[in-house]
Amino acid sequence: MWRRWRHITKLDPDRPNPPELVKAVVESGTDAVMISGTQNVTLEKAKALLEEVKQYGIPTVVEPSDPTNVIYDGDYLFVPTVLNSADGEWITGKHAKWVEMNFEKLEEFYGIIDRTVFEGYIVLNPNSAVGIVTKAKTDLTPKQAASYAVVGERIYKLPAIYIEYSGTFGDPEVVKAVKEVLDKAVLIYGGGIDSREKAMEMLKYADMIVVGNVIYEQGIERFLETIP
Ligand code: 1GP
Repeated sequence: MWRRWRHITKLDPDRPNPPELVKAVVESGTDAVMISGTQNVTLEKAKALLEEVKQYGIPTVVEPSDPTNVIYDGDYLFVPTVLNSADGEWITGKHAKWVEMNFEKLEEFYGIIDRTVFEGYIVLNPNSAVGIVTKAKTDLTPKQAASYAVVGERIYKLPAIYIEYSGTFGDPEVVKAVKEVLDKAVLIYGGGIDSREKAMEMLKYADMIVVGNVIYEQGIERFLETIP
């Protein structure tokens, strides 16, 4: 059950993922592997990586960034909506396109929606690719970030809130403030975790952490430190 995970590893199909790297990740003690699509990702690369990871039997999550690159073969489909985007495209626009693409078989599609985990992203690193493309309003106080989290959980009934600092280590005060307002929604934190200290700092407040870049930029040994 995804709600109990503490550590997710995000693999990027656009980076080199040699078999040794994949093996080290699945044997690391991480709870799940997320295959996350950026705009550059070719569907084929993502599918190949997913198939390779699945052979090991670890839970897999597919997190598409666009309705044209959804892969339905993972154990879980996590679909973001960017709560603090200034561009409706990232809040409901892409979702409406996803529905439209499936309009001829809506009943079947509703089944997919029911099995999908919708994540309320709060994007906070203005220099990250996701911050730029989503036109996220990143200059938020802890109280303002927590207010977006309330919108996500209490108004839109999202099962997960994802604080996204992709590429940089975030402000623990923001994560703490968001945790304080959440009731049932799972709090996911991602961004800049490259040591045991940083992992444990965010796990004080977040229910689970997502670790990405460190694998590619600092190697497997540093990545292993982040496993709780
Ligand atoms: C990115 O939140 C994840 O979507 C992880 O961030 O790559 O900085 O670890 P890093």
